[in-house]
Amino acid sequence: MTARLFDYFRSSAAYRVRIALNLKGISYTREAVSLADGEQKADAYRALNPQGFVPMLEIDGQRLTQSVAIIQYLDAAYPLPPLLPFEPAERAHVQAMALTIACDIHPLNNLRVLKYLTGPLAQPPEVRDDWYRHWVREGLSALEAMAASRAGDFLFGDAPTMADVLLVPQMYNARRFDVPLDDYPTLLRSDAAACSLEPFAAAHPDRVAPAA
Ligand SMILES: N[C@@H](CCC(=O)N[C@@H](CS)C(=O)NCC(=O)O)C(=O)O
Repeated sequence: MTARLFDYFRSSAAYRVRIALNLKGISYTREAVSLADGEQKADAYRALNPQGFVPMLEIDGQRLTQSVAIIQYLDAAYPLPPLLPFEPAERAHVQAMALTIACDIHPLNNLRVLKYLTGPLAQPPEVRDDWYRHWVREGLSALEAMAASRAGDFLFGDAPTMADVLLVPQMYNARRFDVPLDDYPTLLRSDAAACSLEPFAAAHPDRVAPAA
């Protein structure tokens, strides 16, 4: 059975899963869920995913949600190439970098949080953008320090790991919001190395965007 990804081209959480599927060489079809049109909130979609978020992946007779859990499933069920080191301390280090993005940056700057700031909390766009940049810079500064000592071409060593799978969409997002990135040489190097690989490049929002 071909895997089926419920996806929005600009969603960074979905972008992570596209990269992981490509790295594992798993073929999949995409089911577009337009966040711009609010399709993630439709009853039909919520019946499948009660959180009303993308991504959601149907694979091996399972319906999986939460991008980190999906990537960990893929790494367990399709071990090659590994996205996490085998040695426990190295594995914890890579997971810590990935979770810095997934738990400490992304939840503060995703669409629904930004909409809540400008909607119910009546904040102007400048405050929203300041909020976005503040939390992204704080998170990326920590990640730069975490990565620096054990990075190679990638965030950990010389092959991409789950940390790079999460880094690339976060850097894409930061650029969309004009966050200055010069203070993060390790992150920039890892991002460039990853983006030069076809599994990462093929997952880029511009490559999967709906036809205009
Ligand atoms: N922790 C979740 C976050 C998923 C998430 O926030 N997805 C966003 C797109 S990046 C979404 O579906 N937003 C829809 C909404 O906020 O209404 C994951 O990693 O899968």
